[in-house]
Amino acid sequence: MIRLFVAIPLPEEIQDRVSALCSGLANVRWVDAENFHITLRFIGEVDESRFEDIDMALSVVRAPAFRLKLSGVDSFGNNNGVRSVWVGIERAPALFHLRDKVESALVRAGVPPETQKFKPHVTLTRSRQRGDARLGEFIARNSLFQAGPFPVTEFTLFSSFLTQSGSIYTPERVYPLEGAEQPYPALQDE
Ligand code: 3AM
Repeated sequence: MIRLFVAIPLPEEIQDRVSALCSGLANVRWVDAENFHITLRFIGEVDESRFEDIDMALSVVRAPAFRLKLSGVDSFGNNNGVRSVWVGIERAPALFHLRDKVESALVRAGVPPETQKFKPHVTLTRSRQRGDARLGEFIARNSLFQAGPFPVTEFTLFSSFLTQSGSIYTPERVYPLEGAEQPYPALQDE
């Protein structure tokens, strides 16, 4: 079996900006900067024999390149504690368009449809324990955080290998978006 997800990795300078946020909370595991990404679709464990079908389906996705801006910080969780802290994405119709194209391609390849609402984000921390009392202050302090805009010219099929010390993400395939060869300022601005 192979664990797969489709995502947009962050350019290095944006990784650095996001990385600068990553301190000041206890009981959390900070995501390594090179692992920062925006998940378009978590696929999960599939038999290796399905990989080619998934790759084929994703390789025919046609969607325009665009620009994204990161904005603000928030968390996922419930009364039992905080699951993750993340950086948000500014309003981005082209990102939702790409996500819809990826979703229909995967369903055509036989992947069961996604049932969860798409809430794009870049995860900063994960935690299994109860959160840090300083989380509210951390979120408030970084509420005006912004990074970008940066160009999104491709998306990536990653495999994820779970280990004791965290997940190892490997880019398996990269798919270009349309118009990516245009000069950067000409990309659709979101
Ligand atoms: O880092 P983010 O939050 O974008 O949380 C996991 C991570 O997303 C998510 O897939 C991305 C790559 O691992 N993920 C892991 N297990 C999941 C599941 N069972 C999941 N998303 C939905 N359902």
